[in-house]
Amino acid sequence: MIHIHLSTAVRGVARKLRKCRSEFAGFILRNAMNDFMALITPPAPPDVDEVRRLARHGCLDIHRVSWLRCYLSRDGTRMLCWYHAPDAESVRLVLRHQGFTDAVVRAAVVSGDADPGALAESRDCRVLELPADSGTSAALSARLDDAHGGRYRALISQQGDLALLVVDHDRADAVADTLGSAGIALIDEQNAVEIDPRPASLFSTLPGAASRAGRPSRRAGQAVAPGDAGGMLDAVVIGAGLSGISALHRLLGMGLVVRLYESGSGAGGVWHWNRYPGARVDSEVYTYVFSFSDDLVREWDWQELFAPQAEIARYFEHVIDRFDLRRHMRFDSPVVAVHFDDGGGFWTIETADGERMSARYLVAATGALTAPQMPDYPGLDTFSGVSCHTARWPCSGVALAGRRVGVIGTGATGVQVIQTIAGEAGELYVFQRTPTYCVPQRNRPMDDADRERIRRDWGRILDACRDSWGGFVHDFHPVSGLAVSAADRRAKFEELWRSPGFAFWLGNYADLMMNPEVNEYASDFLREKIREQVDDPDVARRLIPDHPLGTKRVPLENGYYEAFNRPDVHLVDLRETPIERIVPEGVRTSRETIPLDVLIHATGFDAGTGALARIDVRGTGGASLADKWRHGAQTFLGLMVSGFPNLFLVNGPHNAAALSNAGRSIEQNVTWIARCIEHVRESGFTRIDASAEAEKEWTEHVVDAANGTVLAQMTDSWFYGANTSGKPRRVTIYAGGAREHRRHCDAVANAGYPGLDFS
Ligand code: NA7
Repeated sequence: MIHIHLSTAVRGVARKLRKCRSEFAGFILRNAMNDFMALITPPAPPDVDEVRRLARHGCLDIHRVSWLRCYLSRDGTRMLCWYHAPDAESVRLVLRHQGFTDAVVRAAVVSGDADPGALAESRDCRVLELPADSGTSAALSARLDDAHGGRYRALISQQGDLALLVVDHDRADAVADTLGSAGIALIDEQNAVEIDPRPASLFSTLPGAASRAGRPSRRAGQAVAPGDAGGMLDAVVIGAGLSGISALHRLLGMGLVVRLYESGSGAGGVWHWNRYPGARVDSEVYTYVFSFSDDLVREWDWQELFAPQAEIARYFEHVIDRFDLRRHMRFDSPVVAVHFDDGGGFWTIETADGERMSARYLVAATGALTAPQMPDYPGLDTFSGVSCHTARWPCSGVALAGRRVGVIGTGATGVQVIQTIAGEAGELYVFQRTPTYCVPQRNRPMDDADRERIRRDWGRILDACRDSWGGFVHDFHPVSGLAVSAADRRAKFEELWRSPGFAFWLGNYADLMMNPEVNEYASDFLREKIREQVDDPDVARRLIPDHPLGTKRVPLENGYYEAFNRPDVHLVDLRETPIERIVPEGVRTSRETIPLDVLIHATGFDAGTGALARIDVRGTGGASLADKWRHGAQTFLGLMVSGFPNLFLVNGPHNAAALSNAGRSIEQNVTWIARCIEHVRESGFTRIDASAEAEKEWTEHVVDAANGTVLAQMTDSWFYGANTSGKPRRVTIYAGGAREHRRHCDAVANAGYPGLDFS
């Protein structure tokens, strides 16, 4: 009799494959899974928590490996692991990422019960060691199947000169007897612990999570009607950027009575404020903007692939008029305080000019990069020339032609300013603290054919962005950078470097952000490109970063490196000659005083938490949000904060937007918020708050997600709050990516909002 041992997963896939071979054969085939077993000798005995920590490593997802079980010997010296994976190489790559370079990976056969269902508690099992000539895994499995049917599970694999067999503890003696009666003598047997390493889905253990899905409303049949908030607004939105306008449009569409307050004199958020020379978007613009109206896509003719600030600001003005939003907006109205009224269950909003308003819901669309961060050099105010932060660039502009100009900061903003004003300024001094990897933006004009293609493919473009890791038209190449030859890798890097936008970063090998070795190959390629572009080797040396690529958002350049070949552009390396103080005539470094007419601060933002920290936000019991976040942001999904009911954040800290296409993430945030508000209202409740447990779980997950990537190797960036003095060094962004963030958000909504308390 011939036994064919297929795991249930493979059987399922085979069935599906037959059914839909014509349409999706490629997709299904890529997902076919086989069983593998790895024998690992861990450097130190891991415990259950350590095994679960390893299982959260993002490399499993990238290589499409499911780690089903870990069988840990009682003395902790040996681990046998069972995987579903496309091939043994994928398992080896995962083990290499996890630090198990000596692991031996072999195909495995599952005999008996092949269903690796969830195992809540670890349990005892036994590892039987047989001589390698005991028969093939398939033959052993057939023998056991005949004797025991499906009432047991044995995982069998030929590992070197041994055949290893893992059996449930209860069945181990019976299995050993079966083997013995077939003349197969055990060499050894060991007691082990069987662990299911797969982390439970987030929030699944929170009280009431399961029951909430179909929970009857407290006031069934008494859904709260729009505008029925007792003389107050249904919602207030703070901020008129992408986030605020998306939220305003969406909530108005639900029939709510909404008002938006904006501190600036016009719409656009960062596109209103960042008028500095060379400001342009780093996402392909047509994928970055609003998607709520097909008419808008048809009507607006983008002129460039990566549009400049002025064009985007015009677009915003068009949108608010086109959709009649202006009458719901108050410009030049900075919100200074928002207090939650415990008794009434609403927010009171106060603006700088004394206007007070109440609203049931408050949407803080205040932006992640909107609170400008000035450097804290002594003498900053003594400078006698013109000085400004890039995010507060005057509408009237700043005269630069022929003048001596200094730029402090070489992040995405500094790069754009420097490459744009080089040649216009008489002498340009670039004060660089940390060099950064820039990749060519490859911007180009868009023509009618481009626009026609976008309009035709609009649905598919949105789908592609939604399905990608970061919400871009780019997505990671689904191959490990270690699985290819050096020549192939180089060719791929070259192709990506020649492509527009973030192709080199977010279209790179799948493990670029996970595997330091792959990252180093890519980083080294860019270092070489810098050397090629900069004439003076000493200047090139100082422009070359040594941190991993992608640990800061990658600036897209248009002539940045070439600018340093000009005789009138001077690089001042602050690691060699730090700034000592700002003096009336310019900047004094440890070497010299550099006289300047204009000093531009491209020094970034108090990111993530900064904008809200500048408003007096008080939740239940008058608790202050600034106090709560003093030791680091705590959020639920980056969308809510426990103790601050009915407050929603768009693109807040712990959100995916910092690493993603902000436009796509923002619309996902807004959709979730709108759906949540709708759910509360339809249920007849008036208050919703994240529980402390849910908030803790998400906040820990955010830290874990970053630790599974190369981000944790370079924490000197706004991703970790490092650029703002006094801020705790905690990760402020969600490193799991936009797709993963959406998955968690959707899971919460679909499960009836576990982790949220309704009243
Ligand atoms: P970033 O990325 O935070 O860059 C700020 C730059 O300013 C960066 O090079 C900093 O150096 C530098 N900086 C900050 N403070 C100082 C002081 N005190 N002295 C010298 N240099 C300083 O902000 P951007 O505005 O460029 O970009 C923000 C995001 O906007 C970007 O990620 C894109 O998404 C768009 P450091 O690296 O801290 O040594």
